[in-house]
Amino acid sequence: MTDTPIHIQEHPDYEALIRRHPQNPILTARDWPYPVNAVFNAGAVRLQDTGEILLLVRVEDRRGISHLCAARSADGVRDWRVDTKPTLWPDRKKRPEDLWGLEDPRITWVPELERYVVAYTSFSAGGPGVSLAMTRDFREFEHHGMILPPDDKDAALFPRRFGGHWAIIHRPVSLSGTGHIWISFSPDLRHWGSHKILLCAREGGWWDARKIGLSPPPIETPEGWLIIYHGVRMTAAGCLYRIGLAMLDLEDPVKVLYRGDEWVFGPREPYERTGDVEDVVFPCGTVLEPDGDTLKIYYGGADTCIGLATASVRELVEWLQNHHYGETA
Ligand code: BMA
Repeated sequence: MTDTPIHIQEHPDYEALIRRHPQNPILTARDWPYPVNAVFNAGAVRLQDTGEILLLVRVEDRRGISHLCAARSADGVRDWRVDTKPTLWPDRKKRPEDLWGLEDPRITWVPELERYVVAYTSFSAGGPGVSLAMTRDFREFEHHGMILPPDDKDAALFPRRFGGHWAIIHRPVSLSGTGHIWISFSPDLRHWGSHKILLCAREGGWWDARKIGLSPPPIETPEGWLIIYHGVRMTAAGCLYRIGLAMLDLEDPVKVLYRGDEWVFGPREPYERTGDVEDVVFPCGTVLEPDGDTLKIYYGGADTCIGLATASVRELVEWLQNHHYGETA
């Protein structure tokens, strides 16, 4: 047989690479202490003081407007203590940029600031943009307002500065509807510039053609920043949201070291395939277990519920190092 340009040998067992929790979905609207339509796309973090896992959940009410609500659990799987009312909600008078809701938060613990920084989508009258809020306890927040105007979303801050500047990953959308992943820098978290494209949506029939976006915040590993991103495939039946991997240089995150060709996780189970928006898996947060390798990945299923999957960081990095056959960016 002649050589084929398509890499078809040595495929790993994808089901073993990212494993769904048997109790999935771990959170649904029925778990909420007040009436809501759907709970999904949650940011995640391990709390510095108690070691508990906190999810900042996107909650959609029965008007269609989203707010964020915190849920805490010792093991990150069960016995969630959900705030009895919205934790961060659209306050039209104080924050007009949040007019039609707050969506898809990503949380970064920033040691220099001794604060968690939440990057979320503000659904403003002008479309979705990126806002920042900071907190020490997820009860009181300092709002920075919209830092990147519409259309922009899927943003997360890096936990430290590079050459004195903060860095944020985000996804502006062009007039043509194309969405690439960008990185921008700031001296003060308020003024952003030096915008650069990090990863381009691929073209044609690729699973990540036309629109891609960062999923959870970058994960620091000895080999580089591990990036979990989503790709959107337009089909005759609608959009298909799947997950792929890339890696950025540790000291110069503008440099893409690897980008996987194939997706590693996609809608398969009924709670991922059926719901308010079919065929969506959408992670917004991960938490590293105390063993330093097991990653808990929290994801929205079909814009309706929250699923949990686990993976080994080492295995994800090894997979990436062995599966970047095509273009790198
Ligand atoms: C994206 C985001 C996500 C959502 C996904 C699928 O554009 O808005 O919040 O989960 O679409 O509907």
